[in-house]
Amino acid sequence: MKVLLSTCVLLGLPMLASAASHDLMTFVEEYDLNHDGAVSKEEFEQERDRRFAATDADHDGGLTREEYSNEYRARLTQKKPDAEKLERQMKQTEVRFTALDSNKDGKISPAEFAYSGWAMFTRHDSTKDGTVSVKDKVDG
Ligand SMILES: [Ca+2]
Ligand SMILES: [Ca+2]
Ligand SMILES: [Ca+2]
Repeated sequence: MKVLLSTCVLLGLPMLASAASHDLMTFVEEYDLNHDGAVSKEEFEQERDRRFAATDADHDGGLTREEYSNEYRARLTQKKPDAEKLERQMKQTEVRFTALDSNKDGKISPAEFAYSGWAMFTRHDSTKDGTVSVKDKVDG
């Protein structure tokens, strides 16, 4: 473990494997609406739709940078992070907005939002069975 850790530090890599599994558990927590331990495509789509609607504060069908970061900040603040962590995550949110807005018109459209959502779903679904659960945990 010590060797692995220092190798990662040397290469400047984060602990990829454990980060991925933490990610997966957070994903399941957030999207498993019926609490059966797995996220189906239907659950995911329903929660994504809800989240898009909740984020689109002025209901014009697009998410501006402000709407996107306001929603995220509100969600983060519930977890009471320290100021430094909050700031770091808000910076990541900025970066994510830019990545999501693929046609660079300053708004995330429903299609852009859905595209990034399904990319995330597919990335987590390592067993390719159309659901995401602990079974998709690749690092044991
Ligand atoms: Ca479920
Ligand atoms: Ca809007
Ligand atoms: Ca756009």
